[in-house]
Amino acid sequence: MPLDTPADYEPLTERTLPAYLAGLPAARAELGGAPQDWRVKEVGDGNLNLVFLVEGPAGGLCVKQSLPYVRLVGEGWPMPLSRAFFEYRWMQEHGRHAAGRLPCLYHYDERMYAIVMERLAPHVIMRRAMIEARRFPLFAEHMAAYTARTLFFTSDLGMGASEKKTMTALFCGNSALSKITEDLIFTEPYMVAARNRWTAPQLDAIAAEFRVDAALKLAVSRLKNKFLHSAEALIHGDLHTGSIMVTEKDTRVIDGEFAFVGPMGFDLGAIVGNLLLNYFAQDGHAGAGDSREAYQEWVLSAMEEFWGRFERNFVELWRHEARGDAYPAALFADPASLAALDAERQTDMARLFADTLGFAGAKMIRRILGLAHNIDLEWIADPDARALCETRCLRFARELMVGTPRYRAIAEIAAAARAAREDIGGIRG
Ligand code: SR1
Ligand code: MG
Repeated sequence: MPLDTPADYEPLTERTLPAYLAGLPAARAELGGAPQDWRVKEVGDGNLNLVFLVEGPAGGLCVKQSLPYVRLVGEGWPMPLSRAFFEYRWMQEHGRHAAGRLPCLYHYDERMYAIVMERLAPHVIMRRAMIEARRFPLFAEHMAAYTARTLFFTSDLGMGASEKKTMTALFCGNSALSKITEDLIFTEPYMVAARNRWTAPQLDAIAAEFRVDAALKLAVSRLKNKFLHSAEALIHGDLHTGSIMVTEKDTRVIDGEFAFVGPMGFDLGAIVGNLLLNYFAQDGHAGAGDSREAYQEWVLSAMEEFWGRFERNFVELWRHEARGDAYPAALFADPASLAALDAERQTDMARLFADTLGFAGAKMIRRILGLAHNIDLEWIADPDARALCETRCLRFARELMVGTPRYRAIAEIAAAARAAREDIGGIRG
């Protein structure tokens, strides 16, 4: 069945893109020269969109355009073009609060559902670099600042109620993207679903076990309920290591098409969960003379540094920049009330830590039993070695979701991850 798209819309191609960009003054200025001098390459390796990199005599550009369907699956799974609009609005909103952490936005085309933005170079996708065991000393600091500032300033702590409600209403329009998350993360991995896949037959038993694990299904359903109703802050909505580009000195967040006003722990859990996935996957990439143990320790230290800095940054913002309507300052002017408010901040951070662990676990399980997998694990060629890493991830993720109250500090998560690596035996004997 032909997909219903607006008359003005057409998917760009490597051939048509130069003429399209020639009509955009901002693009011409960035690229320099003339359209015949511009080199175009379609590089989209994500699950949804077209992504082009364009090089001209003066500089480069990135163009991201929505397709009317899910690229990973094809035209059989239609998807609204409007996700480009929500990504553009996310770039504006998060860019305002976390200057320098997103690519520069040059142009949004509402007719073509295309975003023209900075081409990040020499940045690489964090996930790919982590598979090569590359370290990024500023990653944790930058991501802690990005998450603390964007989550704080778009919450009722940092933003007035009227503005927050307007923002919430706008991003409710992105419900088709949220529905992907609701299905692929919180539902399908725990049932028989046509879109599920896993390393078979090695993981058949644990997949079946999870489908009848009442405690786990309750845990994931509580998280889904939180995802559905908790309008805490404007979140990125898909903040895995494939949505982060890095150099040794810089860190940028890309791909905000899943943005909506949801639970803060979903973004924080995406970072923690994807670092843990990589931690467990490293054993499958290690080889003779290529021990990954030191790198695994770096991954855990990055996770600990990220959470520690996030918590400190967020509490500092709450103490000094709380201009939202929650916790009115007029109620907390006397010393006893001020002390009570500070205790409340600590309680709320403990609640957010628990949310983060739960969402981290759910993010890990969906990448192993659901539709969309991670190259951290997928690129382990030996299926037995991959299945062992995946089993460790699954067991650990379950513990994060079901045993959440057992953990009070991020160092305890690092210690538990080390223990979990030992538990199920060594890959190389
Ligand atoms: C059908 S889209 C599958 C996944 O890709 C995106 O990166 C999101 O994580 C989504 O769940
Ligand atoms: Mg993406």
